[in-house]
Amino acid sequence: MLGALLLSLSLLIGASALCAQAPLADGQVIKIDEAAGKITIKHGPLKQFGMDEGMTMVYRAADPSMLTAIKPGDKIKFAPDRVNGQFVVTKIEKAR
Ligand SMILES: [Cu+2]
Repeated sequence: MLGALLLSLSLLIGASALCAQAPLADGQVIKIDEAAGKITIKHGPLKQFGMDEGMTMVYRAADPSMLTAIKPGDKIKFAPDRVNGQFVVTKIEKAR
């Protein structure tokens, strides 16, 4: 009985983690390394990735050309993802 409950609970959490990829997270660009295709973003909690508090961390850009339109200090909306244990940003929009 408890096992079934835990199983359905984990399925629920799994499903919500998938859905949670769609909305963009708020962040601020701290640093850009175009050569390495990496961006440092300061962002709030991203519970779907176990980040319960805001932090500043490095993401790999899914496409390095995403990094050309932004600069340090810009407020952005971004789509975080985890690919093979590495944090990747798949979309970046300038916030207005
Ligand atoms: Cu983070």
